[in-house]
Amino acid sequence: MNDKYYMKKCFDLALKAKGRVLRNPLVGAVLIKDGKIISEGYHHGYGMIHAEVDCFNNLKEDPKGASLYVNLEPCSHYGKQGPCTKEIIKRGIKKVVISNLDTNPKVSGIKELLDNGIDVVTGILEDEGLKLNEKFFFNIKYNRPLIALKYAQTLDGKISSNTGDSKWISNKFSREYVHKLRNDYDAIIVGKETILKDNPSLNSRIDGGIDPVRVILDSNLSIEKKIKDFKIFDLESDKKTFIATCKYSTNKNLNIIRCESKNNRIDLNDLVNKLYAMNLGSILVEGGSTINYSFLKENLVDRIYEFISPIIIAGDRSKSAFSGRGVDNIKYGYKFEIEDIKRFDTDIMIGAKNVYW
Ligand code: AOF
Ligand code: ZN
Repeated sequence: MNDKYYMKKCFDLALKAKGRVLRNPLVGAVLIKDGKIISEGYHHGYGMIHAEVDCFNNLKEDPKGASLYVNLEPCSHYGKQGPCTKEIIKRGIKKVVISNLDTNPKVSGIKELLDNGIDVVTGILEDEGLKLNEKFFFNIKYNRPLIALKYAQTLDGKISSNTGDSKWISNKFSREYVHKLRNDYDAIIVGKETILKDNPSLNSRIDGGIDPVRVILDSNLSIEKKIKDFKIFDLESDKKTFIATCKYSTNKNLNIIRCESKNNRIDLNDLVNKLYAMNLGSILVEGGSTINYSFLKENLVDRIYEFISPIIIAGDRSKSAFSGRGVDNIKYGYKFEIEDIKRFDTDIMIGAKNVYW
């Protein structure tokens, strides 16, 4: 078996913790001795033991002289966990094979391994590794969560009719895929209007799905008195529902994120920073055209999932995905590149990423 085979194994192990690592990376590790896998491990979740240590804990034989495969450069700092490099050195590992360097400035594990006479190979399946941990690398680079917008529109680019009706534009296969997306993001943001209008649960209703933290934008806290009316405040979920608001509240039954205000609305940069401080590394925004435009204007749209359904509803008053004044010239448009095109029966989904990252 070659390096790529074992690195792929690390990716598979790492993915077992998908949805659980928050701002941390997905990391898997395998130990190879005499051409055999003698142990496997992975980073189980935010704040929990690292993949390398998990791999050592699962050992049934002495790993002296073994090669360690791990998709991320082993850490060398004291964080919530101790440095993996110390453990690697202590166990007498001969060679460490890595996919990606850790861009966390606190980490310089390779140097420490080399200084201790351990062979190091890097860059195995590097692009796949970068993709696997794109949220982690984004978080480190921009010091904020990765933010994606999701919406469904008609063939003529409308997200609701002239009466505000939007149920349903996309088909059930597209909507099933949204549950998968909710599983992939740490938090979901919606506007108060969505709660009032649709009474959604905003959980991930797929097998083994992990719910996102739910955040409702409500600058005036007008939902405060009505929480009994909405499912989202009475969910069986291990994640909380928060209200982001500019108002103070003494209501102990509410989870409030108090935000600065900007133009009488929630300052989205402040909110996003607060969510990041709660270790949430990725956010899915399921808003309407006003919220979508607010994020766009603040340069807080890193990715878009656009579902397109082949119907035309027309109408000057039917909304499109982004409101606001818009740009005067096409050349001033916000630029994205297409990452992904999926077909869901009669619908398609376009995945696009902002060109700046
Ligand atoms: C590894 N193996 O499995 C992971 C690493 O607070 P801590 O101690 O958990 O440290 C988190 C940082 O450690 C994280 O930002 C990243 O740089 C690295 N994660 N490193 O050697 C692992 N999860
Ligand atoms: Zn570590």
